[in-house]
Amino acid sequence: MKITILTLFPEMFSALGASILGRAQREGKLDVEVVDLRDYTEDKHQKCDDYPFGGGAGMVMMAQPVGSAVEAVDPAHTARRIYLSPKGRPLTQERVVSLAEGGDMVLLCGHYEGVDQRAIDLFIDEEISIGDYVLTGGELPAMVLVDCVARYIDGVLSPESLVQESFSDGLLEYPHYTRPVEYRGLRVPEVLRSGNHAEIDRWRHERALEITEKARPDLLKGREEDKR
Ligand code: 9D3
Repeated sequence: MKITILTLFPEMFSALGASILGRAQREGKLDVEVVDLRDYTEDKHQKCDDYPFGGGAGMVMMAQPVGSAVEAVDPAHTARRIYLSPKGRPLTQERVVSLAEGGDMVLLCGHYEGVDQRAIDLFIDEEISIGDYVLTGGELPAMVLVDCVARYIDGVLSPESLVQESFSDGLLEYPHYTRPVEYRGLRVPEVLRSGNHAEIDRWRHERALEITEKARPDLLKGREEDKR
């Protein structure tokens, strides 16, 4: 899958070269290209933002560099063009899976107060938000989207990781432990060292229910069978 990111701050995306996403790119499973919107300005000072018509705080990203960049990177409109925006539909795991199956993407990152509405009307298919909190721009949300979509590309994760996800059954995860058996007086729960896998599964399911009840009781609504 090819993901093209349009941004005024390309240097923020060095994080995508690390860890699992870095490996996926080196193995050719994922191709992320970060494009500097300044390269598409027609202004001699490379200006990409301007004051808002009607007044108000902050600056607005100009339509022209956005339009020229989108048309240069996706001339036949074969990619899904997404604007990361606080006004977008909230990102869900369901949407992530569908985007992962959906082919190439162009991600437009706004900064300042946002992008001139005409660029959105003319060049964007969909607006996505990553949640109800205020960030300084769409760059971190774009990285969030790349990260969660990449997990579903064949060969990026071990098959076991995705199988485990389907077994977790909408609950938060049970606690994990590794060596040593004792750290600062805290011991690994005995059951996890027992070798009794039926017992271990039951213990993990109980802890998952407990943790979910405490942090996300909303996830348990309509599943009376687990509550006992
Ligand atoms: C505080 C300024 N807001 C009202 C005047 C508008 C506003 C504009 C631009 C608020 C945030 C931003 C920058 N944020 C994003 O571009 C963004 C975002 C976010 O802030 N939260 C969750 N998801 C996203 S996706 C893009």
